[in-house]
Amino acid sequence: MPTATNPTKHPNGRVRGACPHDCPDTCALDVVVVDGRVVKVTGAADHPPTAGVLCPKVAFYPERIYHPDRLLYPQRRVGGKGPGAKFTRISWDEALRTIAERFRQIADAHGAEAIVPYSYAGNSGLLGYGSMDRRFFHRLGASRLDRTICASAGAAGYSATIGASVGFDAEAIVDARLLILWGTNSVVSNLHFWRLAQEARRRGARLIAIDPCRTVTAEKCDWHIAPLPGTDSALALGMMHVLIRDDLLDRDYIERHTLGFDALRQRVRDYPPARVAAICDIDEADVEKLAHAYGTATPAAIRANYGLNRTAGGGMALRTVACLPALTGAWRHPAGGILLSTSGNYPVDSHALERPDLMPTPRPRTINMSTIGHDLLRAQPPIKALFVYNSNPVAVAPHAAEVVRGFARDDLFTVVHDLFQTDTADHADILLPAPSHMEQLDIHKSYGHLHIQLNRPAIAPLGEALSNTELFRRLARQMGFDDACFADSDEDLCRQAFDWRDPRLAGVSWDTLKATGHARLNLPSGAAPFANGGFPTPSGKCEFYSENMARAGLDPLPAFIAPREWRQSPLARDFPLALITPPARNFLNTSFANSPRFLAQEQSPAVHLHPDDAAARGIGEQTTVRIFNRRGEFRARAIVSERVRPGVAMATSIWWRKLSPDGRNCNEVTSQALTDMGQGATFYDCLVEVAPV
Ligand SMILES: Nc1nc2c(c(=O)[nH]1)N[C@H]1C(S)=C(S)[C@@H](COP(=O)(O)OP(=O)(O)OC[C@H]3O[C@@H](n4cnc5c(=O)[nH]c(N)nc54)[C@H](O)[C@@H]3O)O[C@H]1N2
Ligand SMILES: Nc1nc2c(c(=O)[nH]1)N[C@H]1C(S)=C(S)[C@@H](COP(=O)(O)OP(=O)(O)OC[C@H]3O[C@@H](n4cnc5c(=O)[nH]c(N)nc54)[C@H](O)[C@@H]3O)O[C@H]1N2
Ligand code: SF4
Ligand SMILES: [Mo]
Repeated sequence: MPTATNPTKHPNGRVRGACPHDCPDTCALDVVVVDGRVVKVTGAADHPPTAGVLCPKVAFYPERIYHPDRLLYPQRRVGGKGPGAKFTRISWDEALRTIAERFRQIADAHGAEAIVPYSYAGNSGLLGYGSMDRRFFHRLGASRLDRTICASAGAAGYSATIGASVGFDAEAIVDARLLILWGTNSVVSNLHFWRLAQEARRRGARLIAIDPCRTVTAEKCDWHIAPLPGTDSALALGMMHVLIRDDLLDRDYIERHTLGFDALRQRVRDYPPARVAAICDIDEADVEKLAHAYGTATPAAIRANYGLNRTAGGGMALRTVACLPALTGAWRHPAGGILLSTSGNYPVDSHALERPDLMPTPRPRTINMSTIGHDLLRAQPPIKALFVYNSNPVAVAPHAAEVVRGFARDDLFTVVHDLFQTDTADHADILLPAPSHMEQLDIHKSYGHLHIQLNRPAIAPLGEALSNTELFRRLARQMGFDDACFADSDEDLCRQAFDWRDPRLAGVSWDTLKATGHARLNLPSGAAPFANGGFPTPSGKCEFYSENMARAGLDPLPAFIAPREWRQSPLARDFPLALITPPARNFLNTSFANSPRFLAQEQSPAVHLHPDDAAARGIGEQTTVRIFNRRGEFRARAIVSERVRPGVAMATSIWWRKLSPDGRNCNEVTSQALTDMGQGATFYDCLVEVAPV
């Protein structure tokens, strides 16, 4: 095991941290340090959302920090790109000099736009996610990156209706009478919300899951409805049809706090339960029953999540579902309404952190991270250099054949900064070591709760690892960028991260945060955010009709947008199964998917098939199968079970390619087509066929 070779000034004892992974729960951590080593990590008991509990992944965190494969010093590739790539150790001086020289050459020959940053939320701290790095690329004049791989469609659709990424306070839902978990596997991906849902249930709430799969969450709910992937907007329109037809409405709330009810009423006439049942492939009676359950329970809450936003109509799905609580007046109650993400509640000062004013005019082009394969092969002017950090695109980006071909280009200069030699790192020219968050200072918001948190470094960086902020600080110096902002320390950045004068931070300052480690936003607890309207939309109302949508050339009203790869299209004759690839319990995207403990628990890539679909293809339990379409194929062992509905195949993700038996993963078959709004990825809009090998 590598040891901390740097002398540590960190004392023994307990250090308060925050979980940096891309997870809505953003747990507060108590990190126990002995002799400069992390020996134990527990969930902070005094942080209400965490309540002393961690998911298994982070409970075993010392295994990740001291994993024998941690990258400890900069390296340069010797030999070819790709799986099995070999590297040799170099100094940080040489690494930074090489990068700066290549960037200068490329900028001179092709313009700085030929250089593209590629990052996502591998580190979700405000500093780690986007601060010094953004300043660096803005000042360089590099291409901008549209970070669309996860949530941009849902965020756009939800905002069209509600106005921003805000909703009910999760801590209040314990008093709900009905809770719909819509496109979310909370036990796996939002564990601390599940704790609250169970408390609600103990107090009498009914739980309903809407998910094509009977997940560990769905099986624990009182009722599970399994529509086809990508049909949620139709289901919500059918519910609205019934609510309006049967007058299960809060007319006073509609009158005062919504826009476009008459147009919506017209629209939902097109979605009678029989039509909706046919689209979703569920029982007509279930559409009626669901609408009545929702329309008669008070308070009724909907926890929607990003499982809904990964098909062609992903934006419209969230836009449509988000209309429901205004029809019934569910927003009147603290335990009612809907929540997709809480991130819009935070007064983050992204201008101060990222300094877009450093960008040249005219502003550089934008590259969409969800089409990186296509753009590496075909963008004009061509991409000549790629700097990857906080992300593992060779494993996580759609249409892997194109992504891999793009990364394999001989004329592409690639820098990768990570804790591990990922599938992406195998393509690096220069590979740089990153520290774990326990080795760096950061400050956090959350997208599942309403607290801000401090992450203190518990130990010194292992080996020669440099944080994202320090890496880009040094690279800026190497490039000769002398703007004062490149000298900001991590503590300076923490202070700049929020607008501390915002009323939502009343009573909280950087100094109080340093003392307490976490603080709740100053939002009234136990209050319903939109009981009296006041939506952050242009009209201040919940917008059933959206002028913004109309102006963008989109349907101003909720509608069903069929998946692009729809089972009624000719494509379905050759590829009849709808593949979805949601997160595995023991992985977090690709993080932890190189941990011996969690690999052992997940065993090997698996695809779940309904018994009818398996039998029709001669597939038995544990048969090795190919999952394929025109884009590519990957292999997995079959699990035959009624957990997936007929017509759907489900393969949990995201495996490292090089740690999979066939050297590939599920993104071989996913597509680079984009969503209706937000230019998002459509991972769950993917027809395939499955056959025994
Ligand atoms: N088929 C399919 N594909 C998917 C999805 C799916 O459901 N199905 N989900 C999509 C979604 S929702 C997302 S968000 C993306 C996620 O895709 P990624 O963002 O690529 O996933 P992560 O595994 O969270 O993080 C990537 C890397 O960041 C590194 N990292 C962690 N901390 C730091 C740090 O401080 N500095 C640096 N430089 N690196 C660090 C980690 O070691 C890890 O290798 O994948 C998408 N891809
Ligand atoms: N353990 C673990 N936790 C994670 C992650 C992880 O990889 N592992 N990833 C993190 C990240 S980056 C994100 S974005 C969040 C994601 O958080 P969620 O969006 O809650 O994601 P999932 O847990 O994948 O739940 C999505 C569920 O939606 C279902 N689903 C798929 N397509 C559809 C559809 O069209 N309609 C409906 N109704 N349901 C559908 C899937 O079967 C799955 O059960 O989780 C975060 N938390
Ligand atoms: S991954 Fe999520 S549930 Fe697990 S410790 Fe981190 S924030 Fe908490
Ligand atoms: Mo995500």
